[in-house]
Amino acid sequence: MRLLHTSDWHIGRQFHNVSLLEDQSFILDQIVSIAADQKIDVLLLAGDVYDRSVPPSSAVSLLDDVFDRICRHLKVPAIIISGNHDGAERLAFGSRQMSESGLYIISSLPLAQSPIILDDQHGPVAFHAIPYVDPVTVRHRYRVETATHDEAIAFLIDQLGDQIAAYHRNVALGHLFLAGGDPTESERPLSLGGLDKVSPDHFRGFNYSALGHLHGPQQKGEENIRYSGSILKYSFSEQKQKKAVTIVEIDKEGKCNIEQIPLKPQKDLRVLEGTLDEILRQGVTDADKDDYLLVRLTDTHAILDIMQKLREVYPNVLHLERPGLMGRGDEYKTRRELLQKGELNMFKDFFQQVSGEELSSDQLTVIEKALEEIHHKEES
Ligand SMILES: [Mn+2]
Repeated sequence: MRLLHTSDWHIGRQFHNVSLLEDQSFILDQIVSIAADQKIDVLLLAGDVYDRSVPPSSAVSLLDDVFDRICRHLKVPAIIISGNHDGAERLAFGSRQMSESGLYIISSLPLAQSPIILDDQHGPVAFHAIPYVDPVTVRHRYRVETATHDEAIAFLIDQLGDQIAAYHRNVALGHLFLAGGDPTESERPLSLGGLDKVSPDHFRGFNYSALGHLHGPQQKGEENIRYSGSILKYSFSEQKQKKAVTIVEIDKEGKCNIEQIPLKPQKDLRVLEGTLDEILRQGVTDADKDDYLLVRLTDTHAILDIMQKLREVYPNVLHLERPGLMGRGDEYKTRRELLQKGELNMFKDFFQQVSGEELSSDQLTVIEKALEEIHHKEES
């Protein structure tokens, strides 16, 4: 049986106030093509379908369209669990009806009494779908003492024991933070103080575990306990990551052959570092001018209208950092002190750029005096 494992679609996400819906639509087209080309038997989506519990209507339409193509046109069943970003109840709408046509949405406890069974020529494969739940929900629902995410997941998997034993091939879906996993800056913490970490050991009883939550593709504990990663880079901390979907072939014995198929975004997300001149110059021949950019300028003097200048070359600069302006290695100084020290120089730069001339010594004296007066007033 061939599985396509994906997660963390976050449909409807905004990034620095830019809607990523078009980028998401572009990448989901690729996933539909991969599903067809790879002749998969089931698609697994391990949570964070939407970015918000109440997604915008355009996000709902996009998801509707994607699963129409996967389930109805390609006739590939899909199993979806909710993640911590999803509104479990809203996602569950119509799920009992849709399960009859191959779209399985598991978004709340209690877990289905029996797993989802799909057959291939070697017999059944059991899919145990564990939606994102916090320990408090598990505690109330089952009246057990679960204080941490680890205890909650251990309990839920323990509950599945008989079902797992009844099948020769078992696959888990989960949305959680495995201990030792590598986070990025775009996951929302499940709880504070490290109580969100779950031991990979709980998943050793499954032939494959399709996980979501961490946005970088990775395995933990064993090769078959893995995160597919998100479909797009959702923070600049992910700039070096290679986003992908995971294709898993489970053989007759339940052994997995795992392959990653890269996703190519319409616009990549990159960090550019250098002086304004260097960046503007490289922009002239840059084939990917439309990428989403964080620009880190190393210039040490003040410059007017930087964003405008950059966007003439790179239209999608989303964020600007100016490490050069504040001096390096000055962690011990407050930003304010640095500003005070640097403000005369900044004014000199400003004046030069506006008038095209340097400050005369008379003018300089006036400015120095004015600054002194301002600080004197602030101190008294
Ligand atoms: Mn996520």
